[in-house]
Amino acid sequence: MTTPHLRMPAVWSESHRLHDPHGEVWVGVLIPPLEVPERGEVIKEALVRGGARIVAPAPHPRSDLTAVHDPAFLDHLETAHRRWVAAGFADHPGQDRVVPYVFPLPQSFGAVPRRLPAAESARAGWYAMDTTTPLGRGTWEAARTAADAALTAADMVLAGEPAVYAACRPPGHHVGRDFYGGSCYLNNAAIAAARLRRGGIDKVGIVDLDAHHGNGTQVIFYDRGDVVYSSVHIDPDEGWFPHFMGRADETGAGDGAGANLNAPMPEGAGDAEWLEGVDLLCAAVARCDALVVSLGVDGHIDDPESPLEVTGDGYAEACRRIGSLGPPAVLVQEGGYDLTTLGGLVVGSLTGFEEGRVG
Ligand code: SP5
Ligand code: ZN
Repeated sequence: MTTPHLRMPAVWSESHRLHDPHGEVWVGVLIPPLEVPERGEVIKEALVRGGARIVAPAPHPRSDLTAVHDPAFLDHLETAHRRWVAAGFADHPGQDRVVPYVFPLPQSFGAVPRRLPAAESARAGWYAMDTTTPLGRGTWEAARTAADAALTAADMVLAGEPAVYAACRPPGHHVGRDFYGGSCYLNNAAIAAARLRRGGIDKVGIVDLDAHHGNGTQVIFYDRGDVVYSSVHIDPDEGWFPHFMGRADETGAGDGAGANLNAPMPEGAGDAEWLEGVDLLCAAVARCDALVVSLGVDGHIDDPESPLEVTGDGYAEACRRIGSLGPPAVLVQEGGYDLTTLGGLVVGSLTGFEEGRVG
């Protein structure tokens, strides 16, 4: 298991450490965070033990981000913490991370124009979808470097690598064009998919294995036929995050009609049932020219954030099946919160992908 064998390069940067949530507000209570810096470290250690060549992310221009995200949203992410501290919230009430308390719901405006509020405490809710995604001093730089990692992996695939892994932290699949949440700030997978398209790939398929539905990725590409989104995840109708999206009848709109596939799973779903969902995803992206795998491993049976009961063998088998589809692939890290199994799950998944590719 730990003999060096990984062929695919892994893009990783220590800059992920700059993002440390410290806590997250959930149902009004400050609880310990799950998306912690240790995640990036155990993944790195497992990659090195697995023999992967570690590559540093190359800085990319802002235009690679605006291919997916709203420029004003990017400005907000970059400047919000500075403005928050300047407004005094770190001293009083003693919160040094940007955390919203009011949200400008569309129905609260009707036909009245929505205008930016003066208070930083209110501005915090303009682009945030939840209270569990604190934005601290180093969050922007870490998120920006994670996006660079995904872009670097996409560049390497465009240059001929069959598969490249991007150890993105913080993760990204809950982020849309102009909103963030779910422990995510920039949509690394969507940014990689857009880069592949602009690099000449006609049709990109996204396969999202994270335990949670990638609502951000889905909404970004929902009306596009050139990027297929497919996801297997815990059923939001059983009460799970991201709650508002991820149902099987969300199949795409306009040019994207039929290009979105959701396979919601019941609580307690194990390898057999979950792999049937993975097969639906594989069928959905089978005719794509390149793949982006949103590799969240929080569906694992020991993970504290989901009730799925997928094993390490299940994740390896899923990636074996995805690898055997054939197109070149960028594999992007999403969730996975059990620090004792995380590294092995990631390397086992990448190993499965490579086995599928040769087999
Ligand atoms: C990238 C990713 O996997 N994001 C998922 C974030 C889900 N967060 C939902 C809120 C979590 C509250 N968890 C409380 C656990 C108490 N036992
Ligand atoms: Zn997740």
